[in-house]
Amino acid sequence: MKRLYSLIVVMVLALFLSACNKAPEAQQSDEELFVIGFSQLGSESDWRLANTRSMVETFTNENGYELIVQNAKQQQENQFSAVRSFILEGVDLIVIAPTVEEGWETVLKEIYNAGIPVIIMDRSVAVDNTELYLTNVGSDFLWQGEQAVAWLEDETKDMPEDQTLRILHLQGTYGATAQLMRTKALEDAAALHSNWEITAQLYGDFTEAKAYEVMTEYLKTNRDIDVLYSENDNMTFGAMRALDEAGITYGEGGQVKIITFDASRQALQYCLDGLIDLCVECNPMHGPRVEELIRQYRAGEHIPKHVYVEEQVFTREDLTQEIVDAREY
Ligand code: GZL
Repeated sequence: MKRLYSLIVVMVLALFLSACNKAPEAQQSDEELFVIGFSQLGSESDWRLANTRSMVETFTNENGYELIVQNAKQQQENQFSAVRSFILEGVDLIVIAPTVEEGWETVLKEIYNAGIPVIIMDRSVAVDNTELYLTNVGSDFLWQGEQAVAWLEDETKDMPEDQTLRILHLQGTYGATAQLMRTKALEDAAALHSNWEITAQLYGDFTEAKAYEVMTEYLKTNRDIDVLYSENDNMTFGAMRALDEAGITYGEGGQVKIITFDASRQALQYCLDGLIDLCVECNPMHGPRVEELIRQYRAGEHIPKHVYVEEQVFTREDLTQEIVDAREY
C-alpha cells in the first residue's frame, strides 16, 4: 500500500514540475500571437494544396502568428460556417479564399460588424461595398485568358479562313473568378474569329477526376478536336488520360493543341516533354504576399483594394529541366 502511495506522489510531482517547466516565453507568446482565421475553399487541385502550404509555412508561431485553417471542401456554406466560428473565437484577422464570387454580402457584413479585418485571397467576391474587406490579393485571371488566346491566334495565324478551329473548353468551378475570366477571354476571342468554334464546354470543376469523367463521355461521340482549352492543370491531366484512352494524340506533332492554366511543376514537365503546348502561370504562393499586407495594415499603411500577382506563360522553348525542377509548386 505504501509503495502505491509513493508512486502516486511521484506521478503528481512529475506532472506539476512538467507544467511549471513550460518556458515562460512560450506562455507569453500565446497572448502575443496574431490569430488568423483562414477559410480555404478546398483541396481540389495541386494549386490549392500549394496555396494552403504557402499560408501554413508563412503564418507560424515562430513568425508571431496562430493560423486556424478550415477546409470548406468546395462548399460555400462550409466557408460561411468557418467564418462565423472565427468571429465567435474573436480572431484578429480573417483570410478567405472564396469558392465563388456571389453570396458573400451577408457574412462579410457580420465580420465587419464584429470589427474583424478581412483579406480576400485568390478569387474575388462580388459585393457592392468594397469597404467590407481590406484587399483582394490574387491573379488577373482575364489577363491569363487573354495571354492564352493571343498565343492561339499566333499559332493559327496562317490557317485558311475557310478552315474551322475546333476548340474543346474544359471549365472550372462555375462562378469562380478563375472560371469566369478564363471563360470570358476565350468566348470574347471566339466571337472575333468567325472560323473559331467552341465545340463544347464541359464542366470539370477544377478536378482531375471530373475532367476525366466528362472527357471520356464526350470522346465516345466526338473526336474532332483541334484545341483543348483547359482552365486548370488538374483538369488537363484528367483530359490527357481520356485522350490517351481514346487514341487521340496531343502536344507537339499531335492532333490536339493543349492550353492549360496554373503552370504547376507537373504541367511544366509535360510542356518540356512536348505534351502540353502552353502553360499559363497562376501562382498560388500567396503566403508571403498576404503577410506583407497584414504587416502594412498593422502599421497603419495604405493598402490597395486589389493586389495583382506578376505571372507569365510558358511554351517548350521557355523551359529547361532546371527550371521545371526548381518549380516551388
Ligand atoms: C486560381 C485558382 C484556381 C486554380 C485551380 O487562382 O482559384 O483554383 O487555377 C484551383 O487549380 O482549383
